[in-house]
Amino acid sequence: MRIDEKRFRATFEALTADGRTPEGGLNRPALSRAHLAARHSFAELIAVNGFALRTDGAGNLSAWLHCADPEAPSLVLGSHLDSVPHGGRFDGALGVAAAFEVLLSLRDSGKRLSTNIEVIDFTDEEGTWVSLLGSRAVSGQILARDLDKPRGNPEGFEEALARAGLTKAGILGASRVDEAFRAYLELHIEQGERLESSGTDIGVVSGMVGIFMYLVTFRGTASHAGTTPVKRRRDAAQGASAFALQVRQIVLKHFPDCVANVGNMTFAPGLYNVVAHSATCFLELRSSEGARARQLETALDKAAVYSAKRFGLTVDFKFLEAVEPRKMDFGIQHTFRTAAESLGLTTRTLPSMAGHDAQNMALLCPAGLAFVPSAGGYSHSAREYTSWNSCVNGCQVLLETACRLLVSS
Ligand code: HGY
Ligand code: MN
Ligand code: MN
Repeated sequence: MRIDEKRFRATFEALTADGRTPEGGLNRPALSRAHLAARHSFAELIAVNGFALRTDGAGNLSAWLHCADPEAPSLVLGSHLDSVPHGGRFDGALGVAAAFEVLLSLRDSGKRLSTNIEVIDFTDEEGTWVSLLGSRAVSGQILARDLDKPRGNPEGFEEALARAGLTKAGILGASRVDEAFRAYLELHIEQGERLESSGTDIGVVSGMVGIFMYLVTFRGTASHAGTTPVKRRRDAAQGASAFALQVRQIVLKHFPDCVANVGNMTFAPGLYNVVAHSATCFLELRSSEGARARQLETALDKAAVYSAKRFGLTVDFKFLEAVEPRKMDFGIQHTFRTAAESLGLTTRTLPSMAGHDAQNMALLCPAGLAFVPSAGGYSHSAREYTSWNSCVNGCQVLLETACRLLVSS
């Protein structure tokens, strides 16, 4: 069975039109107007093509092709239409467009299905509010407290929920843990350069890292930036900056298998002529092993206390949220691999340093993720690019893998 390349391209263009930036990327953080416009475009595509449309309490948007047996399990394919602020066109949107092309191709084939097929766009994969929100809700992992302090901006979250017509209760009620699923498949760009540098067509993902997020706040004393002798200052900016440099040193020296990032640092009151009384850092660390992540967390907590002491400050090292590491199903990995090889494509198996919805769907059913190469490894920026030939390869592998799973169900 072959995809319809022209139709696949048209779907990809339709799903990446809303929120385009002048640099050619996408700026549509979850539940923003541009993101909701993209969802509306997807809903139109679903309706125009005659599929059943469903949204759940978390705002996840699905197209359905039902088989004759309403009790049958579902084969779910999908990804996400939200982006990071000023992100790229391919992260997430490629996966939703490819999944939709698989749905169309299966329907066109007239194959008698004994499994429902669902194509899903998950809410807030990027964690504008709560990391992997939609797939965590579906897999029953969202607790009320996760919705209390969404990325430290509860007011913004309330506004976004209202804009999208969602409620916290709806999100908490979106669990589908009692439903029957055949499997979950996702196509995604690699967002790194391993496939490109090794000249490999398809990446078969063995598992995803865990992602652990913290708010680290240094507190000192506001004072006059002119009259306070430098030696006498309790300058929170110094403590936070020294900490950020230590994070890099500790990972490079003692945790080369992990990564960590201080992605934001805000000083208060944030004025030229006032020594900062507080400095807040957004800290994130990633590891494929939960135990290693905890060891790194302890090391960075100690480093924060050390930097605080050095500048006469106090420090609060606050855990925010975590997405646990997850292995992908071996059977699905094998099916992705054999499907790609049957199409004459080269494959390699590799771990993902990025989080993905598949790591939550893996709690509900056998889940797998396939990568296509990212040019130069760039992602989360307008430089993100994957050749159309690679996109077509990925979509064809997704269809071939789905067909093999349907035959074996
Ligand atoms: O941050 C990530 O790993 C993914 O792009 N959401
Ligand atoms: Mn993504
Ligand atoms: Mn992303």
